Amino acid sequence: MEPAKEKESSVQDEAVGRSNFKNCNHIAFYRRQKRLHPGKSLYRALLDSATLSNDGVKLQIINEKNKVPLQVEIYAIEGNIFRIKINELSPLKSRYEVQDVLIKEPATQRLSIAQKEAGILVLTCDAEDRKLHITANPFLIELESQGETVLSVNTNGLLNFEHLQPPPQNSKRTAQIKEDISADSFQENQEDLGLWEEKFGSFLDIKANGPSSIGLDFSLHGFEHVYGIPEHAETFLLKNTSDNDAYRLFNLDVYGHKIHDKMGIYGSVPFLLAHKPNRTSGIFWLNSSETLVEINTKAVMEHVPSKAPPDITKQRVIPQTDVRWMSESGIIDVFLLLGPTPFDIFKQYSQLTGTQALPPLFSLGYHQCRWNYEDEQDVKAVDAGFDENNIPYDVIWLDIEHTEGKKYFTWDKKKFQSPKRMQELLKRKKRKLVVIIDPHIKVDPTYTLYSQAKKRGYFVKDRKGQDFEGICWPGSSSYLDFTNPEVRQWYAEQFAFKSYEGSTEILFVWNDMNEPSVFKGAELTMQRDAVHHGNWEHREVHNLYGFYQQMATAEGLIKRSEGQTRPFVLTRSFFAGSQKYGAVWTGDNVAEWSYLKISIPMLLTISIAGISFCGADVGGFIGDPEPELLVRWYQAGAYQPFFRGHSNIESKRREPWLFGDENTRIIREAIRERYTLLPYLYSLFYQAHTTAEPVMRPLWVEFPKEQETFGVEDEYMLGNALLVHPVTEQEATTVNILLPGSDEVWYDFRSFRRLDCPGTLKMPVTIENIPVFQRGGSVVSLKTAVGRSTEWMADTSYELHVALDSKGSAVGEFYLDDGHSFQYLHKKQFLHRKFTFHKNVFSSSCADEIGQYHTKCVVEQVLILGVEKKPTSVTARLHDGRDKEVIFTYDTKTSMLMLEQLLLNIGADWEIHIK
Ligand code: NBV
Repeated sequence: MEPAKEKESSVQDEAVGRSNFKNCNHIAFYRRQKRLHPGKSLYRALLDSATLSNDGVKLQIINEKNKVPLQVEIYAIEGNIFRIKINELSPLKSRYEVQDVLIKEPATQRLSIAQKEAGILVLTCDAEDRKLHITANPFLIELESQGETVLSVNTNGLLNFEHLQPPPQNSKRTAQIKEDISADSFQENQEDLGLWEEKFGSFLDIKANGPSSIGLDFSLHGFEHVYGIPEHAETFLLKNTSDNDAYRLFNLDVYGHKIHDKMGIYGSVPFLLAHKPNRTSGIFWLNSSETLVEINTKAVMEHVPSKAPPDITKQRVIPQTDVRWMSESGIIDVFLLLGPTPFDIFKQYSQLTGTQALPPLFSLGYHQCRWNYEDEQDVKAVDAGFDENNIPYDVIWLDIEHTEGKKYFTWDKKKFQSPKRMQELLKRKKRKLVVIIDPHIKVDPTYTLYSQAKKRGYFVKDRKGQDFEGICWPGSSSYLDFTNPEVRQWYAEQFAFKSYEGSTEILFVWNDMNEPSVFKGAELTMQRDAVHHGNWEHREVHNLYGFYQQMATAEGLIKRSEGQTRPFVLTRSFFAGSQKYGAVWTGDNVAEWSYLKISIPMLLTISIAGISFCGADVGGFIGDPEPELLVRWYQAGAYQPFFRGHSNIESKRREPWLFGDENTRIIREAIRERYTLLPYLYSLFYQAHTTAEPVMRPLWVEFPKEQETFGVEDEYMLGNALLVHPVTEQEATTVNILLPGSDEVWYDFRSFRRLDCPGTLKMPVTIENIPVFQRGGSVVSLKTAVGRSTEWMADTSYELHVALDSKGSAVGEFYLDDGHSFQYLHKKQFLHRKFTFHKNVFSSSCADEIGQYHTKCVVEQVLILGVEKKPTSVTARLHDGRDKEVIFTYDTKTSMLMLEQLLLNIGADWEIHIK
């Protein structure tokens, strides 16, 4: 082994250890917050201080113990959202408020006072049927929507706000602390409280601002199913937490992260969703410092007032989920989303943080990655391997070894003598290249990027004001301060073709290690007392670091194309709103069955938290998958939003054709299936982009009233039409599948067999493929043939699969544009079509008149599933009024009607009449 590699692997070995990372007990602010137990709140609202404006209401609350007043601001936001902000009324200095995550200042609606009497203030939102009750003592807020109390705030009295204090003299510290923290439980010594300093192993965090944590609890009434708050390698349904076992949101580089652990891994989205049959609601806690979330679902007694006889009130037991949020610093800024439907929640959340960027079409194809493709010859050979084996793929990836000494934006000249020539070859093959660009910059005065950034003061500083230096791949490194807009602009310019030597327009980017990863730092990340632009400590912005790098990278790619081309940027670290900048993946998973299995709940969680473009490394990054696992992983990945095979530097080569003819054939089939499905997938991404519907969605989103779907995490819906059940057990011969909906009809996606009686079925499986079903009532658009990459398939004709529901109807949508530019946005060059099957007429109509896009592409075949009898004739009525006879065959066994040689333009209006 080369010495450099030796160093790398020892770093990796270290990183695997769970002991490198904190558990809740190690976290001082958690211990401090936890000293406050559920009970009567310390806070009382001063209702007389309430002032109402067009915007919202402001009032003061006071801590009865330390008498420090806080300011509460409440806003009714358009679209059934409330926002509550709590900050110190007069802090010693400003507290950090998250920037750049909200896409705009949310539009507020007028609140008016409906009732103000002793100790109670009731506000109503004029525009919508919702109310807000504020009780003064103890301070409590209850939110009501359509007459139902959905959620209450501070029910358990856990509002806990550490106000900023001047650094006390050493001797005075203990006294002051005693004053602020419930005295009866004051047992720990001063160091344990971690107020001005906190130790973790040999690491010391010096807190310039002292203790500044915040905490608040919420009760979700009638809810027992809660989801979201990625990223954890955990179940989809959030579990009850016990002491010292909260869900942690703190972005960390956790190589081979453990499964079923609530520790924080690469990304954080502080957004939690709760669902019950008649309502979905959400809590979005806008804070980018370390955050812990406790969940407690329990049964509570509800008093139901009854009318006769008047003095008797009935009681019933209902579920309730209490959620306690705690963050290390910042302010309380929380959005309460009242739904009521799952799709309303997705919309409401996207109104705040934006929707999924529309990916370039190529990025929905298959990606081939490895740490590392060695050199130009290797790239050429792998690329050729796909053609020789007749496997489509769109993108080949280069990991850190392609650079000169891990200096990003450079090439190892020995291995990649002519990057442009290499990209020319790929371009001729209509394929793309993705290269890795990490955020750490090698400390090397001869490296222009370093010296420029240094000169301009663009690096994060240590607490003494020097450039922060930490160890990462290149050795000693400094870290660009992406929170600074000027740094982002400068960084974006580095992607200009003239600056980034050897780059061409087919090169796209992968941001890794952006938690940020710092090898010798506490928990392998940047120390919290490092200082960013605006003098904010790293602790305030930690979870935003990767978000900002991806933002700057995406902007750079757009800029280099003069605003013409959609970027593709994959990031490992993410935050709320990262969906606007590209894709995320779940990091360093392991080539084991359990990791394939957990990838489904992990991706579902990321998806419902707004980030539709997500995937897990196919095959498992670490280790060597046995062929069966690899095959199963390809089959699953083909039906997930981001589809990339990737492997570690120490893993054996695993290009899809290295496991014998049989496995190659099955993997080929899986990848080809993905390519035929791209029209449907691209249409789903358009929906995610425009209406915030997640591409990959849990069953309950589609079947919100079906309780048996609420805990399902081994299958999911891809859009509203396909139900996918990956096989995640070794040597499986059967799988238990839930086909939900009492009134639904389902069809096997490949055999077209109709399944009339939904419920849980034991289905036989073979290694050939994984179960996929099409839901009755839907239309799925596919390509009739597969090419070497997406670009080769631009003119390929379409095939529509129309699956009839129990009433003999179906609807579906289709979206098409040039697949790479912003013309769909700026010039409305797109096609958005609607397909309807009703009363034996299948028609194509325009779903959005604004869009115009010319295509010669035709619908060649239509398969109609669930047609009860063989028709006597089928005619197509073209948009010019002409009729034409249609060739058809009918299969009695499957009740499938196949219409062939249609040649109907995909963008035109037409009707097919079946008699
Ligand atoms: O850049 C090397 C790897 C990369 O292949 C992987 O996908 C990332 O998650 N990277 C992590 C750093 C090294 C991990 C040991």
